[in-house]
Formats: sequence, structure tokens, C-alpha cells
Amino acid sequence: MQFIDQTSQFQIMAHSEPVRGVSDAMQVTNASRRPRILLAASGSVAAIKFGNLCNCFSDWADVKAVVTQSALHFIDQSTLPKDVILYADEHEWSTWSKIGDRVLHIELRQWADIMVIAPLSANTLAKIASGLCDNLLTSIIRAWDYEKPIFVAPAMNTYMWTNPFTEKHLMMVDELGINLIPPVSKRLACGDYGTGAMAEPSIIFGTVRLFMESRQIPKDL
Ligand code: PCO
Repeated sequence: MQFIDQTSQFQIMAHSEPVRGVSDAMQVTNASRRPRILLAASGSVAAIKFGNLCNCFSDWADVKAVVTQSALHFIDQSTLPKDVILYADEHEWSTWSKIGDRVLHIELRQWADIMVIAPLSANTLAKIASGLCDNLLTSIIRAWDYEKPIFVAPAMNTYMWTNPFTEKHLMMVDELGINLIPPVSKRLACGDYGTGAMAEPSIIFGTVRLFMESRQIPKDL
């Protein structure tokens, strides 16, 4: 599958197969309990929509949220569903003091059936592509079991989106099996017009739900 960037003419290889990353465990758990979705936000203005995104998912799935320090700047925590726990970098440190204590990024990667990063900023995209893990979100990604799917919805200024680094980094995360929900063209937060706006929360939810339900084993088989 290919996603075509509308402004720069270059083509971004999203992934060569329809969608990758399904474990046997996930197929079994799909049938017996609600999906466990780790929703993550990084530092883009589009994080203003994170509460909306969490609300879209939480009627259907068990949701835990992970945010970077920069994302916190844009998120109004009162818009999150009451039963969604929000984890930030401080929780990684506050939950550990001695050998034997829980390691949060490992607990979260084990808990989740699937991870969705929306918005994915240019900075966090670059970190993931390079294997950097200097915060809770990128540590989860670095420890991820790539049998389990990850979706990302990038959001950034159009000049950042069309910068050659973006294509390089998207190709690297594609090699990991990470699935792209491409950004759209519109008037951006800074007034520029172009590609870089995050896909709407309803589109992100619809894409992930359709994927999960297409993997479900029918009850009468
Ligand atoms: C612009 N940067 C951005 C980030 C991507 N933009 C978006 C949308 C929002 C409004 O609908 C901000 C969510 O435009 O995802 O605009 C300049 S640095």
C-alpha cells in the first residue's frame, strides 16, 4: 500500500502488506474480552484532540493513555474519560525505587494489545526511527513486541512533513511494521495551508477498530 503526499509529489511507502502485527494471543483475547488500547500523544498542536480521541475509543476498548511532556502542554486533562489513566514521564520514575519494583514501560507494553500514537510529532517520529528511548512513550516503543500492531497518525507543519527526513523516518518505521494513518491537507495551526494535519479522531478510531474486528475469529467457528 502507498500513501501519496499531496504537496511534495514524493511517495511514502506506508507498508507493503495490508497491515502487519497480529499475535495469536491477540486473536484469542479479541474474542474473550475488550481490546486493550494504549493511546499515546506526542508534542504537536493536534494533541488538543487527544481527549476526543480517547472518548472515541473508550466505549469500545479498555484504554490507557501515555503522553510526552510536550504533549501535556496541549492536552486539557478534563476532556479525558474518567476511567482512562494518563501516564507521563514522572510516573516512570515515581513507580520505581528499588529492584523488584514495577517498570512502567514494560508493564504497559505487556498490558496492551495494540498501540496508537496520535498525534505523532516530527520529533517523536525521528526518535522512533533512530531507536532513541529517552521518555516513557519511546521506551514503550523500543520494548514493543512487534507481533502486536502499532498505528501512528503524524501531525506537523507542512514544511516539516515535506522535509526529506520525514520520508526517511517513515520508511524506517515501516520496516518495524508500524502502520501509518496519513495526515491530511488543511489550514494548519500556524496559518500555513498544506499536508500535515492529523487525521480526524473518528478516522483513526474507524481504521483501528476495522482492523481489530477484521482479525476476530467468528464465534461459530
Ligand atoms: C502547524 N502545526 C500543526 C500541527 C498539525 N495540525 C493539525 C490540525 C489541528 C487543527 O485542526 C491543529 C489539530 O491543523 O493537526 O498545525 C504549524 S507549526
